[in-house]
Amino acid sequence: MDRNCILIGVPVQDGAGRLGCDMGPSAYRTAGLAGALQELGFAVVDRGNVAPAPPSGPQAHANPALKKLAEIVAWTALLSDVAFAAGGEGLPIFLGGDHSLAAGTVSGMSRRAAEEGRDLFVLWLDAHPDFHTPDTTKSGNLHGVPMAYATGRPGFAGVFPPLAVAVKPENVCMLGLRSVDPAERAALAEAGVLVHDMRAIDEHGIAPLLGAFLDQVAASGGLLHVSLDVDFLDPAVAPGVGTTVPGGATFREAHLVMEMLHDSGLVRSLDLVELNPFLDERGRTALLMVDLAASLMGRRVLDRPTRSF
Ligand code: Z70
Ligand code: MN
Ligand code: MN
Ligand code: MN
Repeated sequence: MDRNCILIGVPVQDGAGRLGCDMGPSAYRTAGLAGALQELGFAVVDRGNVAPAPPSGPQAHANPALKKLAEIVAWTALLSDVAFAAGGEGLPIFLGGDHSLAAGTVSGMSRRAAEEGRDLFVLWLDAHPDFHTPDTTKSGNLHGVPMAYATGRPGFAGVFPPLAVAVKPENVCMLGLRSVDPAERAALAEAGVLVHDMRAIDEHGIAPLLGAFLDQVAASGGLLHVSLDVDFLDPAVAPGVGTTVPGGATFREAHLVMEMLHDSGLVRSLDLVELNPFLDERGRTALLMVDLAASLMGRRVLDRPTRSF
């Protein structure tokens, strides 16, 4: 694992259906992310927040439901470049911001991997697959499209920035799904994305499902990007999110995932997304996300500080 850790705040909220995700980067800083990583021996650079220039006007599209298209296109173009560059300098952690940011971070890291002659693999930890296209989304919230974009699904040409290197759908593993729209279900099956819903986690346990994917990444010599949506977690432990979906990953399952990721040594970049501090309870969701990031970066369970909420 790269010992240089680069924090990049991404206060995008235009992809979500409600306001508040723009406060996410501040909440992670307040919850002590940089200090937690420094305690683990990382050299941490906080680059502050990034933001694109405001678009000159709205971008037209045949789907009238689409919200803030020009804004999310601008974020995607910026973040793809930022991720490509930062991915060559250290281990970037993108502090969201809503999940639309992954259109940029995943496409940028895919280009980074290709630059190194390798494949990008993506572990998508989310209640949702975010596999809509601009044509199929009914809500019009563009945090519902990033993985369809990054894997090169049709429907983005002439709308989003051209993709340099599409992620192979078979290199994507989605874990924790429990809210999938019909158009997404059809597209996931057609693309051949590896999907483990909550039923699969209940039946098999999370460790063998993740372990098999990590073995595949290691065998291919690929780079791994992890995209962690707060709603992967059960809302009982992580209430600070706009879309609470019951039946999510437990505190223990989520920590186990992070510990396995650390032990694999495969992770090259990380998104922390969909935290909505306005909806949080005394910072507990931000603190849990920081604990999870620290576990991914190598904090052992016996070193975890005791916290009371
Ligand atoms: C739904 C849609 C979504 C996150 C909600 C939900 C999308 N599939 N993604 N929360 N993170 O509106 O397209
Ligand atoms: Mn998501
Ligand atoms: Mn989603
Ligand atoms: Mn989600």
